[in-house]
Amino acid sequence: MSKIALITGATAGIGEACAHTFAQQGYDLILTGRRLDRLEKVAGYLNDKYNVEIAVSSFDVRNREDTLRSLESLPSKWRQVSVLVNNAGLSQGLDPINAGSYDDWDTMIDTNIKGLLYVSKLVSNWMITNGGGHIINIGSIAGKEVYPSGNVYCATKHAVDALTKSMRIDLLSHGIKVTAIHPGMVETEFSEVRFKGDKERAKKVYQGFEPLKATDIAETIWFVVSRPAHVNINDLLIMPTAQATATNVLKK
Ligand code: NDP
Ligand code: 8X3
Repeated sequence: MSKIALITGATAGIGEACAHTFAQQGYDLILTGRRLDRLEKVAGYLNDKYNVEIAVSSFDVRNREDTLRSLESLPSKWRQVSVLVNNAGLSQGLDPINAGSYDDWDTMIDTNIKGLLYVSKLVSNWMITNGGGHIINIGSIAGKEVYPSGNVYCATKHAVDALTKSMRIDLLSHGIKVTAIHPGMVETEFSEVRFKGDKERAKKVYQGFEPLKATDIAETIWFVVSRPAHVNINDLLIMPTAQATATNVLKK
């Protein structure tokens, strides 16, 4: 099978860390995200450092037409994708259900669920033609539990959990492995995005304990992808040692 990985949300955090890990392992990469300048920077760095081929494709996963057109317009050799990391996602706001913003809800549902579906349908068909592949969906502890004011974000990650299980059944006969990785708290731009640029509030989320790093998740994904052909890790929950549940964090 070819060594090509498609990573969504590669402009920051977990996706960017995955790009580094897969490039280091000699994978050619398709990197996607909305911020083209960042994609080009990451691609330039990895191409120089690891001498791998990189295609960047900038689109908003909420826009179905742009998503499909952008990926379909890549040169046909990129359809030999063997690994898809469905990572693009976000949280917006942290409000009780009676006070939540309709726009925030739409953004989370459209990105975390519908965007993942658009990319997955297209790429799983490429993988079927290629005779197999591996799809990694980034879920969350929020897809296993709910927490106060997590409502819609938690619902989107529960949906990722359900879709992962469904995809595993639907794609079984096509030789496509499907895995969900569910991280606890990882210090990335996630909280800054959730709190709409409020860096101080975001920083506080990770104070008083050692959160996971994006590289911890990327290394775990690589472990999962590098298992022998007859082994699939279906589901993996990975937490900081100081975090027991979504809300139970031991802070100094
Ligand atoms: P970051 O904010 O650092 O990265 C999110 C990535 O998603 C960026 O590359 C961003 O790119 C991309 N993205 C967001 N919205 C869109 C969109 N509409 N279209 C295309 N790309 C988009 O956060 P993380 O790295 O932490 O998040 C990655 C995944 O991990 C998410 O699915 C998140 O829910 C999940 N997760 C995170 C945890 C954490 O504690 N950090 C814990 C559990 C799960 P751009 O803005 O350039 O479009
Ligand atoms: C992100 C995990 O608990 O910080 O998916 O919302 S949490």
